[in-house]
Amino acid sequence: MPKKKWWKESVVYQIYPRSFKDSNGDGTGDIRGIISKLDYLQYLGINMLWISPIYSSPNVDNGYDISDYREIMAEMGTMADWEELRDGLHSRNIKLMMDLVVNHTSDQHRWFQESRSSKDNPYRNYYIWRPGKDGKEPNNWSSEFGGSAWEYDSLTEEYYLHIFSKNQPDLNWENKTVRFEIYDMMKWWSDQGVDGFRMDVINMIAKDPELPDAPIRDSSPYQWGGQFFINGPRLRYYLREMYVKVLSKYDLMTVGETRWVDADMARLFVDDYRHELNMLFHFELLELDYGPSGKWEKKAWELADFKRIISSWQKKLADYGWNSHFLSNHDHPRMVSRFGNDSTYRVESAKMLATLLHTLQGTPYLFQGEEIGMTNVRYSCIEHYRDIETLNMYEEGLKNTKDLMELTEMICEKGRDNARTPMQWDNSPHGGFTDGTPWIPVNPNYEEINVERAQEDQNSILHYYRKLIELRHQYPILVYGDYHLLLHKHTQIYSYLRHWEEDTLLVILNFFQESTTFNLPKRIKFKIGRLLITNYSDTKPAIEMQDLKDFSLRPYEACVYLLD
Ligand code: TEU
Ligand code: CA
Repeated sequence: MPKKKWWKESVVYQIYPRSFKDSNGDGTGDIRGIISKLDYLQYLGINMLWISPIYSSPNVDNGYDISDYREIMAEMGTMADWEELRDGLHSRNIKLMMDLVVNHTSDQHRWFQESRSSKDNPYRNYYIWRPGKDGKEPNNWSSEFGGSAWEYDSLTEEYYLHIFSKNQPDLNWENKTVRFEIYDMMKWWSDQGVDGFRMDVINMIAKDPELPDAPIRDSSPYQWGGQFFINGPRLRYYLREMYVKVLSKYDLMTVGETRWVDADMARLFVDDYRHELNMLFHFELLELDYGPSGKWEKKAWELADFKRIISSWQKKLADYGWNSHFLSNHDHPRMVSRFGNDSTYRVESAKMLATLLHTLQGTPYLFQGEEIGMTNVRYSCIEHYRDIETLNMYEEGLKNTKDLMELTEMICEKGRDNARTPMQWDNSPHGGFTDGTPWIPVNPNYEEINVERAQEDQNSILHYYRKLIELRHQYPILVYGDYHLLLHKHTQIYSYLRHWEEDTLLVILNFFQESTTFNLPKRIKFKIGRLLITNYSDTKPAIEMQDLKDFSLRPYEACVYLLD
């Protein structure tokens, strides 16, 4: 049985601050904008806020390239604004989680400026520098954002490693001084009242010191070297050290972003007795629609995989460790467009997916705009796109004379800007996000999809989220109950039971737009089922066992019953 912890009981809301709310008309969201929406967050019922990076940054990757860990980015506001935000949250019983990006810094960080200045600078070893090999890069690794993972610096005639863009040099975690600088910085923020850290690509910090060539998988000059920089052997040591030096001294909630980790490996990170992290963001669900060559290749996802992956994580972390649940964030297309239906059944399918996220064992995370069912965007021209990953892919695609139509189609479907369009507050120009010109255009559907409208409509997705969140706070079974998959083989229905103490909960989700029927397995007995939540107004409020024989489900219907 899982131990009770406050962070298991929280519901987390993620803000991508550039796109949340602009307070001063410069077109970029900021801290004062967030402060102006604190009552909204409280109304929603969440009890933890995760803010994507707001530290000083030249914004090559929108804050994931930090030039000073202890300062607030000028566009976002000041430290005084941050303090007001922290206090405003705490007075509403909402905790604050900051993003911790320590695999790399910005190339504008003082450490890197020093590091590149000469080979014998004391900061040289803060980053990973190597001489070239036969006039070429030190190895064949590709960058996550295209091209080589190495950049030549003519000043000292060596290359530095950057797994992400060339403006995001990787820190050298082998260097103890670097590690202790980071621990000090984490303590500093914790002393300022931060309640948790979301750790960006935290399982990439331990590179294989040999930096071997990646296996060759295709004809491109650079290859994916993940096996040599993800989950490296020294990772365990670093995380344990971080725990001893920082995490053990505060009551923090930690979530590690970890690509390339399955439920078995997750135990290494989150088993209580290991003292590393509380939970992970894994990529197994989000990569279901990646093709063999990666995210820019289309593949259809299948419900069977959904069930297999979620069930595996639910089982393996049931008693030790903890799960997190999310289907969208700032790096992925909108959940309703990707796994639901963003036209006829937008409302029904968004609610159905929300039901899944809030009725599993684990901590749910929702991404701004998800609570009103914001959708992917289809900009009319490439000039509207901002994301470095998307733009690099487009440039490269053009060079390789890829079909232009095909390129734009991929961007529309998979690009990260889908999640980064401004939050739609009301039907005034730019959706009420800014009085100026937004840094990225608002999705034209803001007149229909916006917070103000959703608040007025009792059947809105927003009100449904409020109810789900309320239920989680009310019923411990939703948080702690164990999980049993039903109807393993059903291709359209996802259904499971949860048990906690004397209680049993039954969740039934029709994942598709075709109607279908549900049959309760005969071994499950109960007298009366009481409806907790549903996305159709006339679902039976009370059921008996015989009702669950050929129980018909409409498009994307979701219902949750408490069984007695
Ligand atoms: O993302 C890590 C990561 O794995 C991404 O490259 C992801 O695979 C990709 O965005 C999917 O399209 C984190 C941050 O969440 C992301 O915003 C940053 O760009 C990245 O790290 C570098 O800090
Ligand atoms: Ca602003």
